[in-house]
Amino acid sequence: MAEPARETRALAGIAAAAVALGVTQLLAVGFGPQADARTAVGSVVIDITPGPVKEWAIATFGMADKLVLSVLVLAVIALVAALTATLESRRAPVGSVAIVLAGVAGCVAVLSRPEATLADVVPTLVGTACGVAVLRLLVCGRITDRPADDRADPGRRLSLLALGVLAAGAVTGVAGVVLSRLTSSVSADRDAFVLPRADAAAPPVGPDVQPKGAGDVALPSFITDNDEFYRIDTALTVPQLSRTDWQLTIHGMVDRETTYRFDDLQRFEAIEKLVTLTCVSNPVGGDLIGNAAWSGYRVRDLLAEAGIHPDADMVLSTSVDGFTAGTPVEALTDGRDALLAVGMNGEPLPTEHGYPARLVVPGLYGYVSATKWVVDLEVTRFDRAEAYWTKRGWSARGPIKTQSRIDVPRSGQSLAPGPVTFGGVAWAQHRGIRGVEVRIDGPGGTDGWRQADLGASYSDDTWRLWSFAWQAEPGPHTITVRATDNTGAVQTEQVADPVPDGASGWHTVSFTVT
Ligand SMILES: Nc1nc2c(c(=O)[nH]1)N[C@H]1C(S)=C(S)[C@@H](COP(=O)(O)O)O[C@H]1N2
Ligand SMILES: [Mo]
Repeated sequence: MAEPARETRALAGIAAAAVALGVTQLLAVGFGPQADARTAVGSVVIDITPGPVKEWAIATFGMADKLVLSVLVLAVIALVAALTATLESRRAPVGSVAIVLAGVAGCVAVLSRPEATLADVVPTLVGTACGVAVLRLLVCGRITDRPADDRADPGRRLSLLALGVLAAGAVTGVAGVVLSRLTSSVSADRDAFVLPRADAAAPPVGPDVQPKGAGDVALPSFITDNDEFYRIDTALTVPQLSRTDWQLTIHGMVDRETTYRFDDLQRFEAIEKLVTLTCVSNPVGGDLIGNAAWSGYRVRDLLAEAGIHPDADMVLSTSVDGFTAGTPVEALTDGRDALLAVGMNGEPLPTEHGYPARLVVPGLYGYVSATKWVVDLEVTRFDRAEAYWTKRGWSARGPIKTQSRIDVPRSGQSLAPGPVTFGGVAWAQHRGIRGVEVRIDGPGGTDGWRQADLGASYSDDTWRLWSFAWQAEPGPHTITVRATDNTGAVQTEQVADPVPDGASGWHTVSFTVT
């Protein structure tokens, strides 16, 4: 009997991997999202990836980081499957062993997820068995030596068969993904949710938040649309948590452990508040920032019923998918009205922004405060508990640094000479922005720092728009911006990376006038 050629075996390996993944994915539909080994492995990869690598991934791929990860994981699986399958034989089933090992890894990953039970490994076990069976059949089976009519080219027939199996595996997998999206989706639950009417509504946004000449300059809108709002999280698939399944438990250093079901929230005063949310990973000049009207309930009111012990200084919030953030008790209980938000810009929270409930805390970066799909609040201490990003080298506390950004001109833009208007945003949440200055052509420029025109301050917890009118003269130029917050502190020139507590430095943009 002729053994199949190396290329055919490699193809058989990939086909076997496709079947293993496909069957696992399809069976997982019956068990629920927590049984999805592909997502579980991806999530483990995200969790164990060192902080700086993750930082690099966010900086390089931005919000496509998860897609890149998925493609990368599939590519690695295909490569390993192909390589090990070339070594598969009756005596040394190297490829089969590789599939089994991958299956074991899949089971371990599934079991490591917060919601998984032992039964959730069944899809992975069955998928693994199917993968091994396919590989054995294709590489060591009798297909090759069956006296075929096209005896002349059994290798080709085997390759075609492997391709067919590969396609079947892929179709099964895609069907599994689509079906599980459909069966677990909370979009109907979300559509049916009518936001509570705010007892304390946010003051309206006046036209004066726009700075002078705002009509001439493409500034970001003061309120960021939900579908334009940046999204950063460790969730490979967006958690689907219905209002019925949601509950929030408050425990730890409290007088009474308290659990709220979604309907219980109606007891509390509903509020609405504009808060500008910022990511600690936002580089100078970056766009991981957005401003929204959040509606929901005061975290303070929810905590008060549980009764916080006086020596507690942190609330460790946990999401349904195991992310954690550690927030100072003070920020959750002082007058800033930290929210358990259920609405964003007048709509139920979009699923990717935390439906049905998340935290929003003015003045703090998202990683220490803004837990989406939040289900648990443990009242504790900073010297006892460590949150997700703190374990990975980020600072335990994350007050937002005073920052400003130039939106116009864009880097490298070329402009016509004459009057132009530049502009951008500045933020220092919970301190507020007092001033913005602009400098043309660096320290060597003729004009030095000059005051920009500011839009009205809506509140200390929201960003502020600025503009700057200038007479453009031919030549290459730079524009630099710096903000001053309401404590009088001027945005530092000191350049710092996002790790460990947020980027700093001045945003400068180069442009030409021709
Ligand atoms: N469950 C969960 N919540 C999370 C995160 C996460 O990874 N998981 N990331 C946090 C970070 S780092 C930021 S900056 C904000 C971003 O919120 P957004 O995606 O709604 O803009 O969510 C925070 N809440
Ligand atoms: Mo973040």
